[in-house]
Amino acid sequence: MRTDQPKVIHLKDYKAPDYLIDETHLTFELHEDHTMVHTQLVMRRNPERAGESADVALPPLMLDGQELELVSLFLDDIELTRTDFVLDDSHLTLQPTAERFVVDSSVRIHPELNTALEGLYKSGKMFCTQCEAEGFRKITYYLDRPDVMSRFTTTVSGEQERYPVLLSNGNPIASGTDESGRHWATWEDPFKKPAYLFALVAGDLWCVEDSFTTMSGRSVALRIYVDPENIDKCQHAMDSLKKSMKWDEEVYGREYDLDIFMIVAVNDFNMGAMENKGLNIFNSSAVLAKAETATDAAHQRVEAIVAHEYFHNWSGNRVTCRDWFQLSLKEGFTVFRDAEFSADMNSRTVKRIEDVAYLRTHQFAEDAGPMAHSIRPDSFIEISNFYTLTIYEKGSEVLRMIHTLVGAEGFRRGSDLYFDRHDGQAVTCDDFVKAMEDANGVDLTQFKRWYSQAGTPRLDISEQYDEAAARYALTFRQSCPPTPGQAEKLPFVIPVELGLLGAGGREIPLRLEGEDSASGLNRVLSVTDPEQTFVFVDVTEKPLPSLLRGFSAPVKWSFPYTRDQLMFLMQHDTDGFNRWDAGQQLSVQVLQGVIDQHQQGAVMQLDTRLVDAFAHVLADTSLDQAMVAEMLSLPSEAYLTEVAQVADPDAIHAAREYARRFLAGALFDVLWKRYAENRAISKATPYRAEANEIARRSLQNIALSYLMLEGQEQVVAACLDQFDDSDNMTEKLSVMAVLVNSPFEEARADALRRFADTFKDNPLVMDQWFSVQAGSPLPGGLDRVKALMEHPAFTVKNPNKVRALIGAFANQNLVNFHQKDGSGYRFLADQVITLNALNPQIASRLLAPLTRWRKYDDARQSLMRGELERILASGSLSSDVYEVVSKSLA
Ligand code: B3K
Ligand code: ZN
Repeated sequence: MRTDQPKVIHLKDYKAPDYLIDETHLTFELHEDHTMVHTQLVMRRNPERAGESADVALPPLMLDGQELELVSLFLDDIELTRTDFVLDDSHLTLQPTAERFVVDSSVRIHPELNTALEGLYKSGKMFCTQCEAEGFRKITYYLDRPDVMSRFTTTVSGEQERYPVLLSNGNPIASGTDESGRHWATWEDPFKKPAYLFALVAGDLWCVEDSFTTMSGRSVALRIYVDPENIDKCQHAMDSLKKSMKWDEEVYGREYDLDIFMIVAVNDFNMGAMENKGLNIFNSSAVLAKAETATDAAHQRVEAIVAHEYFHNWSGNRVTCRDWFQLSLKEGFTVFRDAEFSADMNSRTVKRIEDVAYLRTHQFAEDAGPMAHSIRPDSFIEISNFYTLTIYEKGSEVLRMIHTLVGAEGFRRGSDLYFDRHDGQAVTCDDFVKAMEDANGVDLTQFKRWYSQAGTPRLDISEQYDEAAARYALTFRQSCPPTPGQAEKLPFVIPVELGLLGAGGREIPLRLEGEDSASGLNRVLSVTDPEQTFVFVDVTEKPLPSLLRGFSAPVKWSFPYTRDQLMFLMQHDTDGFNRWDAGQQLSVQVLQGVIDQHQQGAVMQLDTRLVDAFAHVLADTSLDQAMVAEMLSLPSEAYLTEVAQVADPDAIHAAREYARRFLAGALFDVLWKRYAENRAISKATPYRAEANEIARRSLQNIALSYLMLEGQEQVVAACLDQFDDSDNMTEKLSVMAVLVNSPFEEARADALRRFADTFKDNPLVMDQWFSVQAGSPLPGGLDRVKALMEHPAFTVKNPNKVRALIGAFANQNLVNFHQKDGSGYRFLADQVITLNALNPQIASRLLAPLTRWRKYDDARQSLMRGELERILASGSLSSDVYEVVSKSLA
């Protein structure tokens, strides 16, 4: 917990370190009531900095360290006494006397009491670590910054019986047994790395083993370690790992570099997973998956996260970040890499739809809120608060734009140059962009504003058609709203991929004024000015433009489409993503009309063109079933909130539910047909987590969710049959989700009870059980959540449980969370205050919905602000919570 005033750290203050650590030798003695950490640092003055202070004395050495009990300290074998060094809450400062020296320290720490899950801690009976970003300083005194890269040797000693498995980074080089039941193992990592990539695991674990032969013919041992009861749930992660290794060789030419690659699954983990060198530590929810216990979405999430962490071995570990302002260098790049991997393994269009829907709903909201920051922020108080959708997802979009501008081959040339040039270094986003420029002979100076400017740009597009001259002009106007600390923005480079559709959907060859001939039916324009017009010639009929295909830039764009034109694009666009997007735009327009009606107390009426559009989608057998499922999904309440001027959660919910019911009634027969045929196949074939099967189940289950709104007996019966007679969690859980939202109280209670009986010992499945209930919009949501917090399977100490119950309630159950009496806000603030003391990172993340207060009416605004003020006044706040609350109230 913070005792001093929180300090703001600025990128402009970056200085290279005064000292370097060539070697780090660690010894851990694990005990039940404490752990001893002995550290030997082989250090020298940083030649890069030495020149600056030329002949002056050596600067003091300031090591980071928090919550450590210093037991002994030696400088070059001479023990230092209390007058030889200065110790405070966060540093140990001593005075070196030579250019090269060795520091030996011993500290006592208490992983058994660590509830923040940062540093060394216990998850169940197992010891594990999480060091990124600044957790290593809770393990030992160190230069805990990513530009200090060192060679690590680690010895772990513990009781043989309790901790038969002892792991750390790199390769195992020695092991043995000690006195009375203890044993030890030594690991050596030949690659120098920053401390944030350090890892240690000790426990009674079983492992699944496999191997991979790399492109140069080396055999790598692959191991996934889990609690014994989970040994049957590792195969999907192992398959995903092998696919990732192969993909990175094929697409990026990157080979794995150690003899062994390990994944360990732990139950208590603050995020998804961590890319520690050679020893990835995963939230068990991101590893374990089998048909009976994990949904299709969970299988796909495991595949993506395994790939993401594996890809970090190059984008993050071999080439790392100079400082934490450069976080997107590794995260944006690695998200882009994992997104392309998932697109190659599954349906590319569907993956793009999911990612864009997520970005537009959640990252756009972050960009419009008090914590808005660019993908390379200028300052922060607590770096843990900057593992954001902006750094990750928008960072990935920025790389995707570079990919679009230089092309796939150009991008590969750039990444090759980047990896070759900077292997073993800690570098900046500028270094990355420079490699892309140098490899392709392009100038990305203006493009780089995406790295420094926050906020979501707007792009308003209009058309002018001159039939007589066969000229068609598109005018683009860009702007970007102010964000905290950035009132004015300079124009961005916005790649606009587009096509022009003629009658019947025919694509018109694209020739810009001044060009000799047409080139292609689809092309990318670069919009660089505040206002810019592009004129196409030889356009003999008035076209309909298909704009920002594949969401070619992370902007809010508009074009004055009529509803009929959107329906036309839904059916005829050759770009699958834009077919979906046209449907979303149509749905938003129609739903906003119904929201207005509800607010004015008028009778709600749906524009039946939406019904026609959905009917077309359902009738189009050429469409991938996953696409049909996506196109049948109305924009979420969260997205409707994002696009509203002033969000009215009650009206949004009422309008969307009204539309769903209307669609269900009008399309009942065809929905039933698509449901029944797919359900029959599910019933007759064993579960497989493959793209076309996943697609089939998506359609089956979205159809079911519509059908249940009609409440006919045949549907309820089908629903219960699917619940009882299914070999997989996807089918079971979708029944649970529709039942908890349905009026059939008895069936609901029965299904909930039977589900909990069956899965009470599986914490990940129970998370799903909590989540579907937390998300139910039926009245009384808060009381249900409070009651569930008393359930024996719930604990506020486990981040997955907090996310499944409290997080799902505040983020997905908007109509209950935003109750006008402020009870939802009060509840969330109470949880944040409790968690602030236990786990600041989770507390600070949980806060996000309250920070969005500007989106709501005056009454809600003041209630939400009131809760933020209450948190601020609640006592000793962690820097994590302090930063988010204080910026939200500013
Ligand atoms: N690099 C880690 C995130 C660490 C978060 C620390 N608060 C996981 C990932 O992005 O792969
Ligand atoms: Zn990452």
